[in-house]
Amino acid sequence: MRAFYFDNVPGDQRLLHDSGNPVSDEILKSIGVLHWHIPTSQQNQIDAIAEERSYKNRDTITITKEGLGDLYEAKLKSFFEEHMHEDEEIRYILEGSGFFDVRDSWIRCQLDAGDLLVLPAGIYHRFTLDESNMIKALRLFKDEPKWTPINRGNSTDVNPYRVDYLKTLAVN
Ligand code: KMT
Ligand code: NI
Repeated sequence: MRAFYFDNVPGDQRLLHDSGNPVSDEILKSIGVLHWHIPTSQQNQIDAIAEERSYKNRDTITITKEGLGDLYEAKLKSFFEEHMHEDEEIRYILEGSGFFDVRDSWIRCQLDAGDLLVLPAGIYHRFTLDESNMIKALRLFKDEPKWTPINRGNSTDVNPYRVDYLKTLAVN
């Protein structure tokens, strides 16, 4: 995985938008974002991390025009709306690639097969496919799947999970 500051240049969200300023693992860690690279031939390591971090459930998601049919454009639009979840967002990329953008100032995380990304509950983020237009990912969950996006807004800013997340930043 590679992370860099988003260039904020308007235009196609699928393009790289690399400002040329890389983002270090220390910075990612300071905002609660973790990542690993585990070759897809060694998926037993995913089981070990899942065990260690109490990820009890999983499913796979494939985002392609063929797979999603009529829902494709609407799904892509909703993934790219700035949102948060009341649980960690854990994604292990099986095939394809895409970008997860995380706040505060947009940091773009570029993910390929074998990348495992963990976003903390309460962090604002968004997702887009890149120009390859295909991603297949394993979604892991601590408990019942709780992946409903809660779009950014005044009521989200005071969501208890958001408030708890902001508290973790304050101690860094
Ligand atoms: C989310 O909630 O941001 C997503 O699930 C993005 C798509 S997973 C490749
Ligand atoms: Ni999300």
